Amino acid sequence: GYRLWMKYDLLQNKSLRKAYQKQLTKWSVVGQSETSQIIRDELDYALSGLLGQSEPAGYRSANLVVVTGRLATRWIPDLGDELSKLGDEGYIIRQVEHNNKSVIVVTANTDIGALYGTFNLLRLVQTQTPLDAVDISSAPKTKVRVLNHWDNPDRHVERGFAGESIWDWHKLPHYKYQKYTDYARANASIGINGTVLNNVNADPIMLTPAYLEKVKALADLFRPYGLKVYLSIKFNSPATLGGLKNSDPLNPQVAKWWDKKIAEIYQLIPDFGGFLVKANSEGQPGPGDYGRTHAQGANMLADALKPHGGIVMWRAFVYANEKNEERSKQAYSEFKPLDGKFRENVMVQVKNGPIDFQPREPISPLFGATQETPMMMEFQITMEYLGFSTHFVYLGPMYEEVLKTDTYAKGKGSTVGKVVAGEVYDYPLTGMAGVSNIGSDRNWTGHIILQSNWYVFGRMAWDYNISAEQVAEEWTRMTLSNKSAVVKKVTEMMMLSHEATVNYMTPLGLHHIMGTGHHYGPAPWVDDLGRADWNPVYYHRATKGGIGFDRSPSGVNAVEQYFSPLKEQLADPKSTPEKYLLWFHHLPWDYKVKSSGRTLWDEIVHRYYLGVDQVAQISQSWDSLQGQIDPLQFKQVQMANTIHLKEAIWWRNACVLYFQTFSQRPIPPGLDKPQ
Ligand code: GCW
Repeated sequence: GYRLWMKYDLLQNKSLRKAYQKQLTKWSVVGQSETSQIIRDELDYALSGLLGQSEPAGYRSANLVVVTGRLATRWIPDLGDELSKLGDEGYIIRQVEHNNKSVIVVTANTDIGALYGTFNLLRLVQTQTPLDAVDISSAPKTKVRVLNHWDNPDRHVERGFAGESIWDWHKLPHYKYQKYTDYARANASIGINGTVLNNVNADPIMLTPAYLEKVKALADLFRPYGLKVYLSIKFNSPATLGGLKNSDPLNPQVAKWWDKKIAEIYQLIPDFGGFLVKANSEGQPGPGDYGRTHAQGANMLADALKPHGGIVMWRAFVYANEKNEERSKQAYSEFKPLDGKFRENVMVQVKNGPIDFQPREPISPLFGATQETPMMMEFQITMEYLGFSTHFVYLGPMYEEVLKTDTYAKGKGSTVGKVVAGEVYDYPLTGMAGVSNIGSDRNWTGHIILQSNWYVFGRMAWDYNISAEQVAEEWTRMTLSNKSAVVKKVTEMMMLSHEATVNYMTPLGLHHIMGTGHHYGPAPWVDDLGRADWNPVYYHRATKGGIGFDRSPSGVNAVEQYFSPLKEQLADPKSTPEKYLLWFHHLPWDYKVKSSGRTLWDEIVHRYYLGVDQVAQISQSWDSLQGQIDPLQFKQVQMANTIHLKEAIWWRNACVLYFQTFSQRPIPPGLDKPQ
């Protein structure tokens, strides 16, 4: 699993291989930069593997040419301003006739664009897509596409399930593992252009000179792959690190401290990306400690970063039990009034849902709510609430569901994807972050299938329109097999897996009923935590009368934060999509569920059982692949599936039996067999 989706084994389809050999074997990369050299190395490595042939050639005799800027007009005379429209990162891949022979040209405005184009070309070969008359232009829809590592300096990864952090701070800056390079390659191959190296629960040590040297070593390594380095900072660093009296953003000494610190960083890393900040959230310090707003805190940092071209990604994941407002409403209440108050180099980074990274949540109402402040998407790639690294869960369908949800911010069609990409409001900055699932496990993510979540995040950050199914298929072809029967089966399993998980964990809009602290396994019964808003019982609200959280106007009225007609739709259980039913409504056990005609109790039980059946189906389907994919990959996933199935049953039984103590109703006939 180490090679991820960049597995360049010999293509088995002989006729296609022959065609590719003719089209690609003789290649030329025009340019002298480090990135050009990286493109050469990648092409050579990939083509020797995939085609068994690779021959660097002069640009006159080459069949494949990678070239940047105006030079491309030698092959594409009518290029016009086509390229300039694609920006710094976009590219064109085109088959042309040149001097009476067919040439495939990969071109871009920059070397990084050419690198992205090269990886796209290789993807076409890996997925066995014919290249005759190939003509692709592509440019990213969001500007900042970053991984967020929740990695601590001691190499513990918060919510990480793939071993310790890949960053070996002890050995940096001198010892640079090959895996750092492979990490950069993997990111570049899917268009990720930034990485926040450390946890949002930040350790101030990262800003000390010794650590900045280490950060610089990584930044130097990543630069030619187009990967910028960012850091999470602790807001009270001026006091804890600098010895100042406080870290009040309006204290001129504090602003000065940040100015100096930031200048020191840019001295070492001239293209440093900027800061990610978790402030006044879950015990982290922030501007609120001094009676200042999030905007005042963010702007102080933004002003210091601005002259160097840096940005601030300020998280909206804020909630406090002391507030007299229900948790799902707090981020909106805090940030909506600040719209327009942030500097141009600030984005507010908000999780996809209003609570946390639950298996399924409705969208955060902040998407579309701010005309002037860019909302940056934060997806979780790691599997905190989703079974860690033993459950087979492809997150593509979940990302797609979120990105395609209509906010109605500016009428119909104002989807979350468009809001984030700055197509609803013309944001000066746009971005998507994914909380990384990478660790030092040999297969990077602790489970082969979970590599696909890193992959799909990158693909959707580049283009929010791409379908989860298309990505599943392409990932499978690149990682597991090109045999159509295998591709079909694995794609089906992947596409089913997220819904299956929602079914056996939190069907019909249930949420936050997981084990306390570790967030593994079911614990809907917990009611004795120090904070009410951490207790599962606070969220499911099961009683003898019914179940669910009334967030409609008759309850806490969270629906008021959405635009019409979404708010009206969600206000009424009859028009609320069933997947969010108990998120927004508290309903009696005998409430009739529209799609099935069952009572609510029967439907809940049915979904829990369905989830387990779906996991069993995935597991059986996987078993049928024996002999058709790499035996080690096969075995790893098979072993994880055994755990997965057991735990799906654990979730189902625990939740059904617990909720039954309230409903006092039998398990519907047909489902009451022990398993
Ligand atoms: O989901 C919760 C996690 C915390 C995490 C926090 C956050 C990094 O349980 O571990 O802290 O969210 O996103 O800040």
